[in-house]
Amino acid sequence: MISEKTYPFELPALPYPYDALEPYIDMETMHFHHDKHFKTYIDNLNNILQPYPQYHSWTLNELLFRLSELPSNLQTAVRNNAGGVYNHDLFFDLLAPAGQQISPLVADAFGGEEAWKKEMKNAALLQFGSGFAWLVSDHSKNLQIIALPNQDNPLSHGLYPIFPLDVWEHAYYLKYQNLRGDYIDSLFQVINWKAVEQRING
Ligand code: MN3
Repeated sequence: MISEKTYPFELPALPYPYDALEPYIDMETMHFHHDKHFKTYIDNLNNILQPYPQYHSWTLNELLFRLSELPSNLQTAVRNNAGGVYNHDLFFDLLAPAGQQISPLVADAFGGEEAWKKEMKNAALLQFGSGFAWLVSDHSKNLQIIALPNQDNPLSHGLYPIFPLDVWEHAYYLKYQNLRGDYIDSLFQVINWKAVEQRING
């Protein structure tokens, strides 16, 4: 995971073919989302940190967890771009070809698969503008669903990120246009539940 890496950050390869999530998430969207949007966050973060060698030994995790310790003129740029790097690395890593069964850890925590989907979809639909719905765990390892704007990361809010649901328009507009709800339903089909469960247990 890129979260343990330090400056200069490099774009990780997509861990499956670009058409692997078809027909739910189309190949063209995956190319734009991974090769352009994700790469822009990587490039921006490197450019922002380049003049600050004192932060070149900080991992991406540290940059987000210790955001409030950074100089105030750096905090917004790091929040947006370190968040963009972390969130996209995790997002792409936790998708997989359709067909995996939901983790029982998640289903049980929310009263079943449909109840989990309903709460997650609701958070994603109610996120006004750009942002993510997040499955997170708190200090007591309880699973929760929250929504955060833009590229804000749960680490900066004292929560551990488990699964990010990207509801920026760039994640779905080519195929779904304004139909965010249809995109969310499709995304539920391509979650890598084995990898999500490893994060919960890890
Ligand atoms: Mn995105």
